[in-house]
Amino acid sequence: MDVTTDERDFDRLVSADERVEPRDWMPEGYRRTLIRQIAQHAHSEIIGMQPEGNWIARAPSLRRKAILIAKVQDEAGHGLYLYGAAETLGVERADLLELLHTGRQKYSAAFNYPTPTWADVAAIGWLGDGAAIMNQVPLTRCSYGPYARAMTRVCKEESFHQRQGFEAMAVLCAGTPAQKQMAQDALDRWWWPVLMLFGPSDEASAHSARSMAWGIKRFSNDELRQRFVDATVPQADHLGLRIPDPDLRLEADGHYRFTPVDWNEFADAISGNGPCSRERIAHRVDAHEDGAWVRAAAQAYADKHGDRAARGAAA
Ligand code: FAQ
Repeated sequence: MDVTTDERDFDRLVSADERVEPRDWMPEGYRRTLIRQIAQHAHSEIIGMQPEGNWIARAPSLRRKAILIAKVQDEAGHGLYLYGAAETLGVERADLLELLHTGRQKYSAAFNYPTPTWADVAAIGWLGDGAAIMNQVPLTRCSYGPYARAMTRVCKEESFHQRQGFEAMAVLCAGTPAQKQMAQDALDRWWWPVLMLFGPSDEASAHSARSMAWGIKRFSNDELRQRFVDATVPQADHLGLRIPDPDLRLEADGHYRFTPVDWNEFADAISGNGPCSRERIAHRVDAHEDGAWVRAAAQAYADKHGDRAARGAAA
């Protein structure tokens, strides 16, 4: 088959590590892969507001409450940038939300786990945002411009989130034995869900090879998971906490060997059977329905004034 000029231009942009922009020609598979990944990412950000949002009214001090409100709002903002990036590929935010609400598009399995104590909120910041940074910093070099630029801002905010989570964990670990135990229990609950955040093993990852060839992903799921473990074990040591993996050990090559994720549990969590899967979607659908009046008001304003921003908010 002849290679068209469009295909040649696209291949040149990708191999020269330049950015593909919305106006550029792109293969249909590239466009569909980006929509899938960016939408799943956006959904993860807004569903990810729920486990922590649970604790806003119960945060242990005014300072913690102010920090948590800011963090949860940041996650909503990340969703906004990401839905905006997806829209540059020719899809509507309302349609993506419909796919989320009807279980036809995924979001990160980690957010299907509960947050029974304050320490779980600290653990999400330390570990969840720590994993998100490890996964997303390479996405700032993604070949698709709007996604890469959204990631730059998201990563700056995630790094504040990670630091506040680590600090909250450190305070618990320096507290009473009961507080330290709370921190350990939260680490025990979140360690495995967070390792799942990096996706299936390289052997099982359906999309990685294609996405890496297109410069969407820069590292494989297992490479990033390994980097995260290597960076996080010394942090747990510093806190005086034990990683819940009896086989974890430091090898001569400087990397930690660890037990593989339970992929059956992962399959359950991504297919709507995680501990809080139904609750998360039901809550999300209720929030969307409760917000119908805001969308209607924004639409009415846009119709009257022709305001583009209000039209976006009405979507
Ligand atoms: N959960 O072939 P691969 C955050 C699906 S944001 C559920 O490896 P790919 C911020 C995958 O979609 C967290 N599903 O796929 C925060 C695919 O399904 P499909 C989200 C998963 O795309 C922090 C299938 O499995 N981050 O945490 C998961 O090449 C704290 C096969 O997988 C991003 O989305 C999973 N964990 O690699 C918020 C980052 N993993 O479509 C609040 C951007 C995989 O065939 C509090 N995304 N699947 O039906 C990525 O880097 C990639 O999309 C991966 C998956 C690495 C997630």
